[in-house]
Amino acid sequence: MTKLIVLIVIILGVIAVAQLVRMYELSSKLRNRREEDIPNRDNRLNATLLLVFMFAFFASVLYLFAEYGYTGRGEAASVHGKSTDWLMDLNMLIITAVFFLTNGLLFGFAFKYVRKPGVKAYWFPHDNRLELVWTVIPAIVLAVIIILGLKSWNEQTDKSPDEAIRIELFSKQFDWTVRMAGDDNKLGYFDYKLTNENNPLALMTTKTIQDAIDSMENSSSGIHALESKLNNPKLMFVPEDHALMVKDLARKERMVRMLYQLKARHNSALDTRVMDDIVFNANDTLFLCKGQDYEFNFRSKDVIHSAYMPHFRAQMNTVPGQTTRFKFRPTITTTEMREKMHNPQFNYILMCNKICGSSHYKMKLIVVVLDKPAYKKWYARVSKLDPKAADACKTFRNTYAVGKPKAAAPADSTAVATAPAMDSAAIVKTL
Ligand SMILES: [Cu+2]
Repeated sequence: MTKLIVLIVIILGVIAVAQLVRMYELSSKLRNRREEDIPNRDNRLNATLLLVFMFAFFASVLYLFAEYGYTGRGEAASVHGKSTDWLMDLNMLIITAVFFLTNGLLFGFAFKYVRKPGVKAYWFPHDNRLELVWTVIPAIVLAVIIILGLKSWNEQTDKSPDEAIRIELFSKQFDWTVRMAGDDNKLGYFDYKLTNENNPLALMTTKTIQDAIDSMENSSSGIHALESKLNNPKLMFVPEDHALMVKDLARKERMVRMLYQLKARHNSALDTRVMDDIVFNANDTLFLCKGQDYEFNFRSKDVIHSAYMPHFRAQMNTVPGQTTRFKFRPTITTTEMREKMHNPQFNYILMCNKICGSSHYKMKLIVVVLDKPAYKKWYARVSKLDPKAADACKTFRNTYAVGKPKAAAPADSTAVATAPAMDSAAIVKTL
């Protein structure tokens, strides 16, 4: 009913406007004036209104800049974040200058060159110098922006120094898992074919390869079970089910062949690379050390995710089937940042920046930057924990709960806001 009334009002409104225009035309005719003859008074009014609009427009833009800063980013907490910010500032400076210039000309000229009776417009169809100016200047500006951008991109994705700590971030719907390279500072190898419940990161050791072969052959839905079902003369299947089972068997046989190849090629001396890696719980805190170089590797199990750390100005897509990477060095500890921001609740954060599914918003990780002594204490503690735990590597099951929300619901959308206050001293105490 309401919709119908709204519709009727809109239709009546359109008719009314059409009638008004018609009346205006008729009255012009009565006064013996042609339709396109606009009274001078109207022209001047419009010119003035355009100028008024320009000033209101500029004032509102300046107000928003002053009120919110022009990007709302806050201070960059990494070395390359500073250079990214410098680039951003340069871009904004150019954009702002061009914005005021072009809009000033647009509205200023509309005011200045308002139609005046008896003045004929100057015929100005082409000017080579002008064309040159507005082609060459933007080309130079763009080239400068692109060259500077490429320069900082190359710096950020350049080879890491040897002493950079290697960290892998493994993403899947819908969490992040942190794997640190451990004492040898080398990340162990992995292969997607080794993925199973006990080895969610598909890490490669002699044992995990053998486990994968065993489960492919001997599990309840494994090759042997399938074969004995299909070969059992006492069992009858609907043709569709039979076809599905044959297909499944073929897939598993292909898989196990590849696993045997993997086994044949595997060098057991590389097992230790995996064994000393430190794997944290999914969605557990990422601890970093101030002033330390990091080499980040990213993997995805399912779809494209993106690791976004806004305070470090760092972002990289995580792509299934391929390892992506970047490096960075944090420069401000969590404690220092809290003081700078006057916010004792502040935490650095890593979040997924690709819409990757229904619970995309849950994909976040709290990042804590410690100073060197606190980091050393923390690392000494985690690297010694439970050295022979689990199958593949040191795995920590809730051995600490620093930086996690105390509420029962772990990584909901309010996790950041409700994360308990902490400083490096408190973290070391809880460890
Ligand atoms: Cu995601």
